[in-house]
Order: sequence, then C-alpha cells, then structure tokens
Amino acid sequence: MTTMFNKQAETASVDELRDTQFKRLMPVLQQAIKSPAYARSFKAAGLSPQDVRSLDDVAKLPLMDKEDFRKSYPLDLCCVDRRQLVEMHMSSGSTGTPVVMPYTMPDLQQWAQCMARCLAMAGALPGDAIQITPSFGLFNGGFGFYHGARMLGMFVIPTGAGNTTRQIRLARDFGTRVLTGVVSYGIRVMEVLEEEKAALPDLKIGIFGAETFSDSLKRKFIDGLGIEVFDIYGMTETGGVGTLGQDCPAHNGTHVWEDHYYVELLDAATHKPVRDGELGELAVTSLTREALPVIRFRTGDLTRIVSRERCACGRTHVRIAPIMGRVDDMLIVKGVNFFPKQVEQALMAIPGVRPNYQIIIEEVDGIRDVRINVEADAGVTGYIVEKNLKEALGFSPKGDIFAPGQLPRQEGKAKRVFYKDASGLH
Ligand code: DLL
Repeated sequence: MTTMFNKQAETASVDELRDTQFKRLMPVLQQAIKSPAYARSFKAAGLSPQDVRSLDDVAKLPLMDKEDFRKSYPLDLCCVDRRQLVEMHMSSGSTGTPVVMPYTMPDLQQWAQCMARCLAMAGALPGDAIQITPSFGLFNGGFGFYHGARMLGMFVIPTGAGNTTRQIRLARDFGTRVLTGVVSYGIRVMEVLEEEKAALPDLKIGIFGAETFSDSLKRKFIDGLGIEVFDIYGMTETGGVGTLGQDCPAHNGTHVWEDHYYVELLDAATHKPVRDGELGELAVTSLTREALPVIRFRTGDLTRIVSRERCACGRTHVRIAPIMGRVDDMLIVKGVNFFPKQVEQALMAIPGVRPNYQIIIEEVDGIRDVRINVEADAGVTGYIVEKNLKEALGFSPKGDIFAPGQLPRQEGKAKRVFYKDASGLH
C-alpha cells in the first residue's frame, strides 16, 4: 500500500468533505467577482455570492467554458493584482486562441499539494528519482510535476520532451524510479527501449496523462515496461496536471481532489445533471485557487462517476472513470457514433499491434467513410484487425497495416484523427 501525502484530507469522511467544500465556496465566489469578467457574468445572471446557500445552489451559477477564457485574454478573468502573480501557463488548443492560467504563490502551493498527493498515491517516495518528460514552458505538464516532486522531496531529473536516447541514458545512469509524461511520449520511450534493446531496472512507476488512455494501451505499457502505470488528470483551466487527480493502486477510477474541486457531471447538450454512472461532461468549480478560480467550468471532457464510496485504498474522494474523450471528439460514420478511444481499445487488444494508429475521415461522393491505419509486427493480419474493429464499432472500416515506425509521430500530444480532402490530410 502506498503512503498518503495528506492522510487527513485524503481520508476525510464524506460529511467532512462536503463541509469543507461549502466553507470554501463562499470565499471563492467573493474572490471571483473581483475580476471584471466574473463580475459581468454574475451581474448578467442577476446573482450574487450570497444567493448560494448550499452546495446544491452551485447549480444556479452560470456555466463557463474555454470561450470565456479566450474572450478574456490576457488577464480579464484574473482576480488579483498583476503584481501578485508569480507564474503563468497557457494552452492554445486547436483554434490557436490562448487560454491563460495565472498563479499566485498560494496557487503554486495548491498545485504542488495536489501533485504531491498524486505522486505519493502512485508509490513515489521522497528521495526517488523522478524523470519529468513533459515540456517545461507554457504547457503546464513539466512545471506541474516539478512543483509536486519538490513538495514531496524527490530528486528531479527535468529532461523535458524529446531526445529519447538521452532520456534513456539518464534514466539508467541516475536510477529513475518514476517516469512521467504525456501518454504518447511514454509510447515513444517504450519503442526506443525496444529498438536499443535497453532495460531500465530501477524504473517501477509510470505516470502518464494529457491524452485519452485505453485500458488495452495501459496493458501494453505494463507488459512492455514491467512497471505499474497511473493515469493522471488535470488541465490548464483548473490549474494544471494533477489538480483533478489520478487513479490509486486499486486502479478503479480517478480520485478527484474534492477538498479543492467541486465537480458535477452534466448532460453535454442540456447541461442538466446526469445520474451517477451515466456518461456526462465534467464541470469543475475550484475551491482553493486565488488568481483565477473556475466556476462551473465545462471541461469538454466526458466521463462518469465510478463510485462515491470509500475506496479500497482508504481514500474517500469521488472516483470518475478514465476520460472517454472530449465532447467534440465524437465521430459519426455510417450512422455509428464512436470515440477515438474505442478504436484504440480495439486495436491495442490485439497482440503484435503497435500503439501508433491513424483514424482518417474521408468523404467520397458525399458519403463519409473512415480508414484506420495501424502499425503492427509481421504476422498481424488485416483479418484480425478488421474483426476486432467490427466488434467494437459495428461496421468494418477500411485500413492498412504498416510496419513499426512508418506512421508519422508528433511532439507532445499525438494527433490521431485526420480529415482527408483533395489537398491532403489535415
Ligand atoms: O494536458 C495537463 C496534463 C499534463 C495532464 C500532463 C496530464 C499529464 P491541457 O494541455 O490544458 O493540460 O489539456 C487538458 O487534456 O481537458 C483533457 O481533454 C486532456 N487530458 C488531460 N489529462 C487527461 C487524462 C494537460 N489523464 C486536456 N486522460 C483535458 C484523458 C486527459 N485526457
């Protein structure tokens, strides 16, 4: 069993958690309306913080989304004086308009606290070497792991992204026990280890996130690297990687740090609450952030509640399922709705199939079709790939099998879905 970084907070009873959430809610709403953008949105809704008298009243508050961040670039949503800021991160997403998250010193401590809990939950110990492969820069990944590892007292190897051969050398020379990264970079490390016939005997724990992560891909990591693998969740708008939590050694859902975040699951179209167990869009209210707390932020991520009961690990914080995909990731082909993750799950369950694939949507004579290309070892037949995809999707997509290393790779988060037209792939 792993240790807990903050046992009191992580095992608080559900009543205590609700109490903490409610106590933290009013100050955060009062903090929010110090920003011009929040003040406007509360006014437009005819609401003031005093109208929120219970946690259920959160549902009365206006929802916000990425667009609200974009409209308020650079700091219109910021609730503190610019001179109190000590760091910022930014994501640009697919449209290129930036989403900015500013931090005060207490915000950095809050982030580090959430991250240190995640690291300890994965079994990381003070003094362990942690290799941080997400990039250090505007992307929150590198710095987030850094702040948390410092708080836990780990030995940080801040490699950032790229140069996988050097990453492997450093991991071997400095005895990396905990490897962290975006999911597709974990895949890259696994590939290069295999190409170089190298092994990392000290490596025990992999913490990956930032992209959807099917169970069958997780299995490939576990078998390929011989390590325990954890799925870490967070985003720029909530304060970065790890703020929303991670799975524990019971691997039965992501514990959301409920003393820091109040979460709701909403129907993506009507924005009404869905029942526990049903798929919905996660909306987040941050309870302890100062520079830019989010209030009912529609994350765009689809998940469901796995359990509100105390977990086998002793933690009481609600568990959500691994993210299914983003609301706008859903593909519709031949009348069938599916998520890229379902394709990944079907492909990666086939022995010999490699974790690199492309989903290409093409329109031929006005009819939408899909082609699924995947890398695989010699011996994997088109028949078995097609059979698995048909079972998962209900129809047989076209596609080809490529030798390992033949499909293009991207730095950072992988692009899996492409649209094909006369001018090529986009
Ligand atoms: O991707 C934070 C992060 C960095 C998480 C490193 C884990 C590891 P953003 O660039 O703002 O932040 O992207 C956030 O990525 O809304 C999800 O759609 C997706 N995402 C993040 N973690 C996971 C995960 C970072 N564990 C967006 N599973 C989120 C699936 C994830 N999707």
